[in-house]
Amino acid sequence: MLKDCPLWPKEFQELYRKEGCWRGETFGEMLEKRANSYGDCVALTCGARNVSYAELDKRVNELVSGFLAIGLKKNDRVVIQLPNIIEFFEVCFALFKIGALPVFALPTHRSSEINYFCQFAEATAYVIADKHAGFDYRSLARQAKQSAPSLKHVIVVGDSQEFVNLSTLYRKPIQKKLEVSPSDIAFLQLSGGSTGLSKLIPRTHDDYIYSLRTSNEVCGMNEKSVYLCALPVAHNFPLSSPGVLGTLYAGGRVVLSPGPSPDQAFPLIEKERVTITALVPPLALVWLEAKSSRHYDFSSLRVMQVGGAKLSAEVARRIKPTFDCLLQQVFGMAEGLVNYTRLDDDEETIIFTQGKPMSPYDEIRVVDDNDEDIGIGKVGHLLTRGPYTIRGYYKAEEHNAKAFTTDGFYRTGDLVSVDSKGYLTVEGRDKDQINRGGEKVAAEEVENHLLAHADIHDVAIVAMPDQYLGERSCAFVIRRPHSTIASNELKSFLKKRGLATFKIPDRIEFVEEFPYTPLGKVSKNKLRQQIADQLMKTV
Ligand code: J2J
Repeated sequence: MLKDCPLWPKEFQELYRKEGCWRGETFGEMLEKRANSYGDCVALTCGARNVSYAELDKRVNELVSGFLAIGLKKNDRVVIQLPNIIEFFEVCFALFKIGALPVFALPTHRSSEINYFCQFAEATAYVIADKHAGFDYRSLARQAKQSAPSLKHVIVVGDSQEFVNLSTLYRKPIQKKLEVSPSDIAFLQLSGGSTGLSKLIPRTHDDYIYSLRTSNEVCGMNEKSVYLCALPVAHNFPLSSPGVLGTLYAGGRVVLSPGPSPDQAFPLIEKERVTITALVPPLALVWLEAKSSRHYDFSSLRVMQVGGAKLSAEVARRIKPTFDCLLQQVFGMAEGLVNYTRLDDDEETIIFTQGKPMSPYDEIRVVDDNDEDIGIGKVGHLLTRGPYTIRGYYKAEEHNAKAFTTDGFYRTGDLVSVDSKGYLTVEGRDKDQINRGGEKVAAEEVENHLLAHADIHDVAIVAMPDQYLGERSCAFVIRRPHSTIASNELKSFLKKRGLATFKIPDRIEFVEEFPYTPLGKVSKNKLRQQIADQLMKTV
């Protein structure tokens, strides 16, 4: 078992097993079982390529052989940064079978994030595509190799240059007993982060497979389901709610779209007879706008899931009439808890709430600033624990003491209210994060980058309202005396430091001083108000 991963106390482990949540399955076994039951059925479609369950399992076994040959072993961490392609699954399942742990980076991450993941996780391998969306990932690999001494292998899908080509690692399967336990950590998922850098989230086979099975029940997934993966596959939402892994668990078919734009996704919905897909709110809006001018057959589509950020009621209301399918709101987190509106919920519940916990074993508390429970309908901090919610981040003892209560509830950082039927409405956030249409930006991480600039005295980053993304980021900056540095210079400074583009502040406001709270902390509330008022005036 990987060290430094706080797990559930024994009595909870026993409870979750006794109640049948954890059934002792691993991802490797799951794939083998599906290959036995649905061998000839298509598991994955990507462009013109269709891969059956039997072929997927065969390719995975070949890759296990290649990975073992280069020395990958149980508990090794492997940073994976791949777009929506079939190799993503072959690599993941091969690592699952070995007991090595994928660390899921996003295609938009750059050297700042990748170097950190490789260093912090002490990764032994990094798997990339050669180029994607005009970006050459091999340049990231060169920097990662310099910065992380643990990194032995860079494995490339496509033109590998000086690195290992993934295609050379599909080797004749060997008979070797691989010891992987259902209670082992299967992979490390990324947190949105609020204090400094992203934390790594250890998820076990047991807990994640339970979340897939429960998601499948709630979302009506079965072997006839066709899931369109339009969002980047490594995001927890399209990965697991029920996402690509839930679809494979159900024996359905996953259709991989290279991106989420209507031009890419709409033809696939028609051609592949897609039944369910998942979007973040800004994309739902783009799809709504695009639908009237693009005439594709959407008659197969049963469910459009929207989550990752708050969906406004006005947008929610338009989905069913425009696409002639059900809307499902999804309020989840890579740490665990996932809430869904149910497919048979009444219209108002679907439009106005973010659903209720998917499992009867999810424990929810809504508390005030003193951790006292508050009543129905009141807004408070959401705390949760349950059979698929982590009990602590990887290697983060100090942070865990703050992010979890002593009895194991995760402090989500979300402000919610709960109604009498147990449905949650997200009312705000008390974590220092900007939710840019589903992409999470930890204010402190970007602030630290800016503070490294010699011309900057102090900085505070807050969310500002945005019609399209819901929120964008605004950096309030105090320059050092006599500095005349401009916004675009600071933005290119951040880019040069290798920060993912979505984290670069959308707006920079130069100020002489910050407002303070009575306790002497920078008042981000006042700064948020200030920029919101300013934007109102310019409308
Ligand atoms: C408001 N805020 C939301 C929603 C997430 C399914 C769906 C989403 C995620 C995800 C996920 C929201 N309305 N509908 O992992 O499995 C904000 C909250 C939450 C944070 C988690 C899944 N849905 N959020 O978005 O780990 O603030 O997971 O705590 O990326 O996104 O972000 P993340």
